[in-house]
Amino acid sequence: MNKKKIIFSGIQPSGELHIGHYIGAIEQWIKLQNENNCIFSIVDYHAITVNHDPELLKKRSLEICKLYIAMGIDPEKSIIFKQSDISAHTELSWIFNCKGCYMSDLKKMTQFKDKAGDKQELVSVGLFNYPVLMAADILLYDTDIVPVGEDQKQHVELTRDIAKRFNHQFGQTFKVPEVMVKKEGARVMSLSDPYKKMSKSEANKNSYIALLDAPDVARKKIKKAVSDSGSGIYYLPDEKPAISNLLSIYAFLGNREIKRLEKDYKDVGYGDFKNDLADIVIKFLEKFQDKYSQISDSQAEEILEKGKEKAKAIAEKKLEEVKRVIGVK
Ligand code: AQP
Repeated sequence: MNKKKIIFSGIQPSGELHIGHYIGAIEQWIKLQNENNCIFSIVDYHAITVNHDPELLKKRSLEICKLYIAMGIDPEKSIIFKQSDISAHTELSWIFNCKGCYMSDLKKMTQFKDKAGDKQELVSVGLFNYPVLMAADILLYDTDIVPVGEDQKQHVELTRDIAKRFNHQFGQTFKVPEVMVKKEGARVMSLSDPYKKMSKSEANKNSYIALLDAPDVARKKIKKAVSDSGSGIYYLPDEKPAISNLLSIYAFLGNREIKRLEKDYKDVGYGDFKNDLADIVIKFLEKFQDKYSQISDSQAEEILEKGKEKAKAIAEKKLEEVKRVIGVK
């Protein structure tokens, strides 16, 4: 009999969740929970690496919990918890800051370079060593598989290196997890700039379709989405990055082959294509928005409380083991 795998992943409450989070991450989480032991976190300590509003952070954390459930994560099958509720995460991250991770590793991280831009000397130390906390999140649970979007692959690879280095120095302590990135939809691009990833911390809200956008808002954003020059609905990411991105979203949410869509829209203009895409996106949003509105904050808080107890038991046991092997216990 196949032993169930341990799956760990999370999302930071740093803005509104968007269709990229569903397509790149949550969709596979929902499938994975049926055959595996899944742990899904709301990684709020990652969200304070940049400027944040305390009230909004609290609100967004509950919002994510409710979205997980409305979209199909079942709290009876999967553990859902908030990272800051379990201090073992930050404790282990300190240990990895000292053992297993080097400055040179973190300097290579493309997300840090993108986010810090030309202000690398002025951003918080937390933004720089965010991947170390992420390694602690994952390794505390003896994770086998980490399902993430393309942009997080490099961080999971660093997590693997940290686990291997720690094991090499102190003996077998951590399982070395595998990264799982989807073939389709691992990188949904911005609606306002198809060369950039769709991102929740982007100031221009027209660049993403939020999972909680009202239907008319979603339609307007799709109408406003940049198109490529010329005409024709073809999947040619180098020549037609904007239309290719819209085609990928259509194919994924509408459950259609891109080749088929190219045929169906052969002589159709951008405007009509976008109108049909808006119908598909709205249909997708309506599937879970109703359920979302029926989940109260107190229900979400109760789920997080139960998740905390389950996750804490696993995390604290692992941390005790680590403390023993490094000689502080
Ligand atoms: N555009 C995307 N396409 C596919 N997958 C994506 N993910 C995020 N954006 C896309 C995946 O969603 C999971 C949670 O991501 P996160 O919130 O922890 O951080 P992120 O990757 O940095 O996402 P954002 O939206 O860009 O957030 P901000 O702007 O706060 O940094 C991950 O598995 C991620 O790959």
